[in-house]
Amino acid sequence: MEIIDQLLETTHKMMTPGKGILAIDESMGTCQKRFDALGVECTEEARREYRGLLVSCPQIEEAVSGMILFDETIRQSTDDGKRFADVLKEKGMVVGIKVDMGAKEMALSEGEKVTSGLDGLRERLVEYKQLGAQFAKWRAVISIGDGMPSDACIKANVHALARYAALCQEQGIVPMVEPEVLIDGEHTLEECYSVTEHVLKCLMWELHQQRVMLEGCILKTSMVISGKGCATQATPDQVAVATVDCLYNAITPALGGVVFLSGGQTELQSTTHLDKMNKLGNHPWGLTFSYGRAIQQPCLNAWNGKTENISAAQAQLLKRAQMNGLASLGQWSEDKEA
Ligand code: 5MM
Repeated sequence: MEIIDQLLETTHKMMTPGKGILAIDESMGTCQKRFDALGVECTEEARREYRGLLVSCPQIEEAVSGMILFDETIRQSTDDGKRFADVLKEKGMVVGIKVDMGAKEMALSEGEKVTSGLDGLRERLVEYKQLGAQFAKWRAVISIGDGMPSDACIKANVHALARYAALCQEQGIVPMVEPEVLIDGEHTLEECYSVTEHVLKCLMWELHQQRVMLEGCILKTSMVISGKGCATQATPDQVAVATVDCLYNAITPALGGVVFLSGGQTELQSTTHLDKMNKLGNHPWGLTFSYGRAIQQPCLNAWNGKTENISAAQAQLLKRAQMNGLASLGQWSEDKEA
């Protein structure tokens, strides 16, 4: 199949109406943090059991179109020896892989980070494709605070995002570009709007400069939301209107789709916000979820490192995925949670 057709087909599958993407690509440090919080030892076997229950969760494919795996996870298999990537494909889901090498302290820019991972990326993408990857994710983090974000930080991050996106498309792998404006801080909704708008506009320009085909590229973005420490918290309606308005201002309708990260929102907040955005009307792109914590947390708590809890954990996972699937259609309501 031609590369362009591959990109379009994968993008289309990822944006299947009523479904979203599950992020299970926690790096070692993040995974350690999540397991530590439960007192579960973060061994390779524990990570394999946990990720295994996520990929093989019964019916998950009804609400999830694909999952983002981590380097270790794409090489792991279920108890009966089936590779996780094959489990996903057999259930009709799309296989994703995190390809950035993490956000590192930015030189001469105290408090800011730049994401690394471009060196050797072409070769890594070739290998990931052989392992079954159809899309790839790269996350950049942008902080709001005193003098932040700096132009230098925005430029460095969006340039890297566009370079990685071009390398992905060269291999027929759909890039999922993730510029996350962090929720940490005391900033207002308006400040978050203006930073997010600026970052997205800069990103659009860089994608254009690197000749990225926008129809075969997915944006994974944060919502426009009040900082966690802001004294006045915006209402869900304000978050939904501001986020959609910001997208209309900053990105082109040609983009293959828009998915959101949860970024520290609670399960209910992230579902409510997504639902409200989709109730605002039909948008030029699908707006769906690519949550990590907001879908996984109840499942992780229920599992608690014990094999006998796998079914209970899978029930929690399926429920949050289904709730967010409804929200991606604007068909969720709080009574459905019961
Ligand atoms: C699952 O977490 C992903 C990897 O993060 P680290 O590199 O920090 O380990 C992360 O990129 C994730 O895909 C997004 O941030 C969305 O997850 P949340 O939890 O914000 O919905």
